[in-house]
Amino acid sequence: MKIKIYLIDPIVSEINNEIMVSTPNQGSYGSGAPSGIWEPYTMECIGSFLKENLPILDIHILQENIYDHDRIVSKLKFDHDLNVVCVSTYSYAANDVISIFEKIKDIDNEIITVSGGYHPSGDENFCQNSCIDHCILGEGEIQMLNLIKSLTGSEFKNDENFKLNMGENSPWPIRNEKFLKRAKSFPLSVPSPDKQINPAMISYGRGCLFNCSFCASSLIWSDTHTSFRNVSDVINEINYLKKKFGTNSLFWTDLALNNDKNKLYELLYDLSKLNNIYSFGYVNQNLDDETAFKLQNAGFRRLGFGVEALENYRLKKIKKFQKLSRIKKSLSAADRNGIITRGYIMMGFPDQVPEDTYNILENIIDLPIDQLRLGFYTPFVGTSSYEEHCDNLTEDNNRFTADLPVFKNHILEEEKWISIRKDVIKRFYNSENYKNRIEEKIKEFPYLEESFNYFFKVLNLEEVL
Ligand code: B12
Ligand code: SF4
Repeated sequence: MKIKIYLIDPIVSEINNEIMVSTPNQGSYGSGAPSGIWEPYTMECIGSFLKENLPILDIHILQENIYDHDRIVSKLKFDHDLNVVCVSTYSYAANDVISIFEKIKDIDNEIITVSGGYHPSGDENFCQNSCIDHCILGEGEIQMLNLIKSLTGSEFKNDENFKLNMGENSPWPIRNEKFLKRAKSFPLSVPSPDKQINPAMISYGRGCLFNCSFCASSLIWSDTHTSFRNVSDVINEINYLKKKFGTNSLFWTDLALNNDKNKLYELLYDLSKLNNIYSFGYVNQNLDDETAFKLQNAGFRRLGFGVEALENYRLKKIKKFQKLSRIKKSLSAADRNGIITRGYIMMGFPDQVPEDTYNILENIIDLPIDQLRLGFYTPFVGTSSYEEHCDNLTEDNNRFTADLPVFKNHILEEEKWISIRKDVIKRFYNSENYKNRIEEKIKEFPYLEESFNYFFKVLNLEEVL
């Protein structure tokens, strides 16, 4: 039997500064931190696992603008005995996935449609939709393989433990230069976006033990343990990327690299022996000076920090383990060691009014954050925050991007929220604190100068500076 599988990575993008940036339902500078588009990594991981186990499969990976339904459908050629279309489904694209699947079913009702990822894993009702044949919950590789096997005759056992943590056994994702070429770590990174060559995504560990109330990660990964790949396998993969594509920039998908310090040190020891490869990853509030130094020494030039909220009482509610003083120390450790800090902060909690956003400004100005992302508090479906607030949340999935308010009462004041946020971002970057700190940082770490110059050009173009 000839089987064709389409694996579709949905993106929403626009071209900004000649770079494709992700912009679902927002102006490109909405949250203060536009992101470049990366390769369709999720699908490359699933595709390679399927290929390794069932080499006869004809696998096609697409990365398409999810709002362009007709374009996506027109790209699919249903010319095999069995045709399967799979889409990774984020909340903001859930309605679009339904429309696309309906169009596919209109063409041929025998085509198998599969939705996987965050939204189906959190929303049982979504999976009842008649145009979806199968929803895959949680970690996808093994479940998807089971599904394909069942479609070809074997019995389908949807694994009850869908948070399998099979990361340690993953084959390398299928890479494609076409995707790597348009990927960018944007706008503030080392090397600066114009100097990056075929930036790639990579993983070391899967899972996070913290279970924060607003975070959707526990829908996918185990929250009781993290599984790690062999360091030698990771290093071999990086060497392959360097040799085959000239890759000089990596995006680590690990939820927090320092969740297990010993495992991290194992990786950094070998990573620091490689030349000309620079990394971006996420860390938690426990980053100390020693770890920051080792990260820097191994090529980490930018780290993301989930600061989330600036009041301890609020943190206690949504991110129990985190203290503002600890996150400040972590940010400072990275800052002192010449690493660019990207701070994610949430606004628009249900008990706030738009003007409260100005209080955030007073506090963030004291934090050593080089690039600020000010997103709206967004309880994604399936999380405990969602359970708590569902009566007051909009039913419009498209708004769930973290760039728009989602609380019903807040939507009424949307314009005000957005304009105050813009103002806060402007004031942050134009503050004396920020300017002086960055000037000092560049003096101390001259290798950051080019990256900040690029960033300031973008801020100028966006009329932030
Ligand atoms: C990398 C990343 C990005 C990159 C995108 C990379 C790219 N290809 O362009 C950037 C920085 C651009 C980005 C932007 C955004 N992101 Co993002 N991103 C992530 C991140 C950090 C890692 C994703 C990843 O690759 N993980 C590794 C892979 C292997 O895991 P995975 O994707 O979860 O896939 C596994 C399972 O989920 C499942 N699975 C997933 N899809 C499918 C599909 C099928 C068919 C099957 C069988 C299984 C399956 O199987 C996979 C393998 O086991 C996650 C958080 C996290 N650490 O997971 C957020 C996350 C996915 N992003 C999120 C959001 C909201 C966004 C934005 C909307 C934010 C914004 N306002 O800009 C945009 C949208 C971008 C777009 N698509 O246009 C949310 C989604 C929440 C939700 N419920 O919808 C997440 C979960 C973060 C969060 N806030 O909790 N993002
Ligand atoms: S917010 Fe961060 S620390 Fe909390 S559960 Fe999610 S990934 Fe883990």
